[in-house]
Amino acid sequence: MDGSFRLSRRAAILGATASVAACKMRLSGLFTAADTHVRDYPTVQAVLRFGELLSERTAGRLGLNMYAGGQLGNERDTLEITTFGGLDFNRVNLAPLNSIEPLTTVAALPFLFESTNHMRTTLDGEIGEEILASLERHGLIGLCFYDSGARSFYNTQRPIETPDDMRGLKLRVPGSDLYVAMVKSLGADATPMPLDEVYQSLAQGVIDGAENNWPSFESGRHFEVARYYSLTRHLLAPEVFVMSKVSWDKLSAADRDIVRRSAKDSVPYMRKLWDAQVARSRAIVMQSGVAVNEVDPAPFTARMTGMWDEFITTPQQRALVDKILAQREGGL
Ligand code: GTR
Repeated sequence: MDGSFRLSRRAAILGATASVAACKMRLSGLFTAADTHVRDYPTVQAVLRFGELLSERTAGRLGLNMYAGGQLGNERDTLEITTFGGLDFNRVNLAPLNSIEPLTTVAALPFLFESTNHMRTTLDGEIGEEILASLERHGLIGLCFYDSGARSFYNTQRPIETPDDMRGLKLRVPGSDLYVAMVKSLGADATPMPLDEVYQSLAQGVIDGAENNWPSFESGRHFEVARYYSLTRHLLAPEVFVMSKVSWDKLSAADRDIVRRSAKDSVPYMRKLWDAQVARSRAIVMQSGVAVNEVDPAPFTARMTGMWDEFITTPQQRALVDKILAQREGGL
């Protein structure tokens, strides 16, 4: 994948539709936002909360219209649309930004964060701000990070207990070279694919499995076909909420401040919803009889941290990684 946004035909068509919608909305003070997840998913609910705060704090002058459930395309396409102003806001995972901005790769490294708490405190502070600010040169204003829990492998064939069990499996990954390398380091085959194609591909045997958190495994109904979920918890990479720089540049300083504050204020709300959603999704999956197994992370950690150096190539990335490691409770 190249390191810049080059508009695909599909994104161009979706973008034109979104732009028309966005123009109409803006006339009435309503911004547009996109999310790949369905409406009751915590990321969508958090952005809707952000919209309410925006509305409250501008006495109804500004507000938000949400296109949830991937209505406007997959994350990469909608990100492209957002960079040229066809959409005002977008909530995506860090993965589709990895090939665009090297600093986003830092927070997406496998086994970097030792706990949710470590991830939250890191991203709530200076390090998080530095990563968010790096998006501006790509036409995006990074507003805040949301939780994304821990990603683990699931598949249709067998429980994964050691990396050897991964050999020969064809696993879907998001469109990020980092994810491809991660899966290859474990001896499996990586197939980059948008999220909305995963269910069908699993059902048809095009892929054997994928990796994701409890809520995505459940909400996408992937658990109905992939009956083994092995808790490697290899990634605690966060979600990110961004605004188009084109739209941002049109705001007054006072409105920019309201946008930034409202986004930050939606974070604790999201985290609360997230923790509840993880418990709910976990219960649904367990009840359906999926074989869930705990995994000794040591051999996975050894292989997956071995590939960090391939992706941590600049002094700025290295400095961030060192700072994040220094904040681990157990030290390095
Ligand atoms: C989910 C994330 C989505 C998307 C998805 C994926 O956990 O919330 O934004 O990135 O993973 O794997 O494509």
